[in-house]
Order: sequence, then structure tokens, then C-alpha cells
Amino acid sequence: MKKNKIKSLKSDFEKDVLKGLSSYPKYLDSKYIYDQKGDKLFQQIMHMPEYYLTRCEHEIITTHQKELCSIFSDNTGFDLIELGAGDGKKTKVILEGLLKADANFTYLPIDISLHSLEDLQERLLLELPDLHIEPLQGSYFKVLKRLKRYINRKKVLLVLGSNIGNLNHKKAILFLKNIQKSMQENDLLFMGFDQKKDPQVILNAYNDAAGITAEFNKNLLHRINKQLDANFNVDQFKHWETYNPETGTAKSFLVCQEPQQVLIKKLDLVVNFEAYESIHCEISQKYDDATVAWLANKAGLEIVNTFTDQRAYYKNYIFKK
Ligand code: AVJ
Repeated sequence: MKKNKIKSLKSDFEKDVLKGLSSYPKYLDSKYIYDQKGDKLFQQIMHMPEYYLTRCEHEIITTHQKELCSIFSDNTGFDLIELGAGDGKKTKVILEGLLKADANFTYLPIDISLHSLEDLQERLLLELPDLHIEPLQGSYFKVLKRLKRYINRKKVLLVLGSNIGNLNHKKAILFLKNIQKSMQENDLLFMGFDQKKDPQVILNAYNDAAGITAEFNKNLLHRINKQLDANFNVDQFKHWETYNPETGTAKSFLVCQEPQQVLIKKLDLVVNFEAYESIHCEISQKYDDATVAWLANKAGLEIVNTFTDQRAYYKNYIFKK
């Protein structure tokens, strides 16, 4: 029998903001940057001269299009499942390759945002009218669980864009374990990991001259102002990026340059900032082969192939169970 669930009064966003801003040191979760404005700013980031990640992954997929498509394909047909579909520009290269090779497949993009899925479907069908596409709205793992019914068909899972980089190692292992659980013997996982490189190149990617990344981070505060009826003086915060070459972790902070008191009405919360107090907003983890192999091992996965760009800035790995 179904129990009556008592509806929690606070959304995840509210709970996480409350927890992060009541902690010392203060922090917020970067996943909350992505409202409509945040999505737009991320689109701009992908076009910035300093943000090499998107172009590198595009180069890798374009260069190895044929080989990737033949590795993914299966005579009896397969499902190409993408976790976090984004704007589809890189995926389109794979889809085109598969269609050209007359592969028997269905493309299943999974995303939390129905709006972006509908948008993606419309754009892809205009350009690739022969594509079988079945968008699935929901959180990755709930949707993956639903998909377990299709046990006899090969699955190829795509996670592009170094999205795993926003997770610390512990969470990254959990993420990979969850994917591993949904996989069968024949299934493959194709995933992008940004690599350790000249620290200056990394810092520049997250500290662009035009200040778009700064705006992107500050969108967290704008969003709290809007959605939680708060009064952050956002202009007093300075975007600050660090990169630790030993751990491979790029971290972004917002540093409050003047003392300020913030009232977050919807949370009934007053938050005090001393001069130069910081909010940690995001990590963007950089990897090397040893670290990816370690993560894979912890998650019960095996690396079967890797692909990189000319400068070896970025790598896509193929994993199996
Ligand atoms: C979407 C997680 C890959 O960390 O590189 C870009 C997000 N943050 N600029 C990244 C981001 C600042 C991005 N990922």
C-alpha cells in the first residue's frame, strides 16, 4: 500500500541554499546556476575563445566519427542514450555518422528540462529527418531504471561535455556506479573528461577576459534574489578562480569585498558576510589517465578505448562493464 507522503515544505533549492549559506565556509551548488539566464550564459561560455572544452570534444568526435560509429553499432539494433543532452551540436556529429552508415538505432536523450528536450527534438528532426528520436524527461537515474525493461537491446550511453567535472571524486564514483548498474555485458559508456594541462590555460577558461564566467557564477546570487526574495548586493562580489595542479581541481569562488548583511525572506534567514568572506560555487575537475582508471575501477567499469584531440587537452573514454 502506498503511504501518504507528507509534502516537504522546502524545495531542494531552498534546503541547499539554507545549508550552504549557514555553513562555514559558505558554499552553494553549481547545479543551481542553470536557470534560463544561466543556460544562456553557459551557451556563451561554450563560444568563448578561452573555453577550449567544447571545441576539443567536437574535434575528437569529428576526427573519429567513423570509428566511433562502428564501435557503437550493433547488427540487431541499439539504443543511443544521452544523459544531459545540451544543445546537441556534438551529438549531431555522431547521429549523422550513424545515419550515413545506415545503423539501426534509436536516439534517447534524457534531460530534466522538458523545454530543452522539445527544442532539441525539433532542431534535430529538421536537420536529420530520418532520425528515430525518443526524448525522455526526468532525472538520469530514474529514467535509466525505467529503461531496464529493454534488456535485449544494446545500450550506448553518452555523457559529453565533461559534466562529471562538477563532481568531486566521491560523487563521481557514485555517478559512475549508478550508470554501471544500468549496464549489461554488451553495453558501452562514452564519456568526456577534461585533462590536466598548463594551469594558465585552465585558469583562463574559467576566468575569461569578457567576464562571462563571472556573470555565470553571480547568476547563483541573482537567482536567490529572484526566487527566494533576497537582497544580495551582487556587485560587491568578485569572481575568483583557482586551479590546484596537484589535485587537478579548478574551484570558483565569489568573494564579498565589503561587509554585507543579506536577508533571504523566503528562508527566514539573515546571512552575514565579513569583508573578503567567500562563497565556494563550483569545482571543475581535471583528470589524467590514472585518475580515470581509478574512478572506473571503483565503479566496476573497464576502459576499452580512449580518444583525444591534437593538443591532448581533452579525452573521451569508452567504458564497458
Ligand atoms: C558544464 C561542468 C563542463 O566545469 O567546465 C563552465 C561548467 N563552469 N564555466 C565546466 C562551467 C564555468 C562546465 N561543465
